[in-house]
Amino acid sequence: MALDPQTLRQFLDTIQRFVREQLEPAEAMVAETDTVPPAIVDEMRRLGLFGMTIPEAQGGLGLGMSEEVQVLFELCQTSPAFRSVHGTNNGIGSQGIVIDGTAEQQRRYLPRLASGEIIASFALTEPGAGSDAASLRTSARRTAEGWVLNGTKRFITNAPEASLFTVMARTDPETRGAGGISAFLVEAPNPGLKLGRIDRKMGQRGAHTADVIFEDCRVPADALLGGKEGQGFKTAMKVLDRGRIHIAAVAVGVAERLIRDMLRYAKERVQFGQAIGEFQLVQAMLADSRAEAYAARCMVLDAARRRDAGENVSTEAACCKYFATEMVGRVADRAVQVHGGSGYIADFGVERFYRDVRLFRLYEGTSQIQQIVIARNMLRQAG
Ligand code: COS
Repeated sequence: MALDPQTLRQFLDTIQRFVREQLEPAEAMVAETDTVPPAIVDEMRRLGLFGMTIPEAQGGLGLGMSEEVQVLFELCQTSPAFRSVHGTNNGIGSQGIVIDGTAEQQRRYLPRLASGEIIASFALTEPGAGSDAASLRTSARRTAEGWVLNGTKRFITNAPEASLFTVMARTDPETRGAGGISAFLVEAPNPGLKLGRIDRKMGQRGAHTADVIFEDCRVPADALLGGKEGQGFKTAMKVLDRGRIHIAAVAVGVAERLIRDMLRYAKERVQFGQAIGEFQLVQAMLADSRAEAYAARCMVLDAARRRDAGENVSTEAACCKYFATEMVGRVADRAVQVHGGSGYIADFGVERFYRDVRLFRLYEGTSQIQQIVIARNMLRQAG
């Protein structure tokens, strides 16, 4: 744990103010323009948000998982697109280097990721390899000078902004499945790296994804993450274990926001001569949302504490991601319902959250993949 409780409290208060005063007022504009204003990105840099999870020795805040999730509970009470700006630098884009990178790779990249000078992306998914990540076909061939990568990665978050990609590629074509996969740190621009057009998504405008296409993309020998072949899939899984707790915490933050909006509307809106919050059927929606968000928050805090204590949290991370992201989907649905017809009208913003949160049940492993991870681990542990 990097921060003493008082400093953490101050940091959380600062984040809360940042969200209320700067992010919330910009939500509609970000969705309309599909861009987070540079002034907000600069403020994120100033607050240290790009380097929350990067060790202090490399210029980050060095937050433990327990601290990180508390920050996310606050920081994510707004449009998820804001988190995406620094989300990959704290999560899937940097953690491969933090967990498995060589000392030289950590020295070279982490300080610049922590300051927000560069953006990192994580390139695992392919057109033919989504949930079945181990079937990926992007290849990396060894040459006298280094490696040559070929293949296409899909839905890569922050690809248009990134200048560093952690790319999972098959180095051993003879080994099908996980064992033949290695991870590479690929810098952009590179003449062999091209981007597809920015994807048009259901929601989360302001956060960008695109294809990343490697055509004889040459990288030096020391681009191999950790200097070891055949470890790429395991690195990806370790990164995702952490990422799944992170996304669960994001879901809790957004749920808290929606509950706040729902409650405010239930107190203001008068029908049949009284505020709709006085009606028990509306109260049921408020109560179910509060109970479920509280359950998810407790799960996330517990999984984070266990991870900080060095436990293997593969099962707990999957439980958190599964429960919290499904939970926020239900909360968003109720938020629309409590707002009635206004919930369907863009001006109120609730329908935007409804679309935004749908992604949480898909990326970093669908709900069905989380179920598989949980059940497999249960069966394995039972012998
Ligand atoms: N931590 C460390 N190692 C792990 C691990 C984890 N959490 N999970 C699996 N591994 C290791 C296994 O131990 C195994 O190693 P050995 O071959 O040495 O035994 C290797 O990785 C392969 O594991 P497994 O056989 O379980 O792989 P599968 O191909 O069956 O895939 C799932 C497992 C389905 C869980 C995996 O493909 C997955 O998570 N898919 C979803 C991918 C995803 O989240 N995509 C989202 C896009 S990224 S934003």
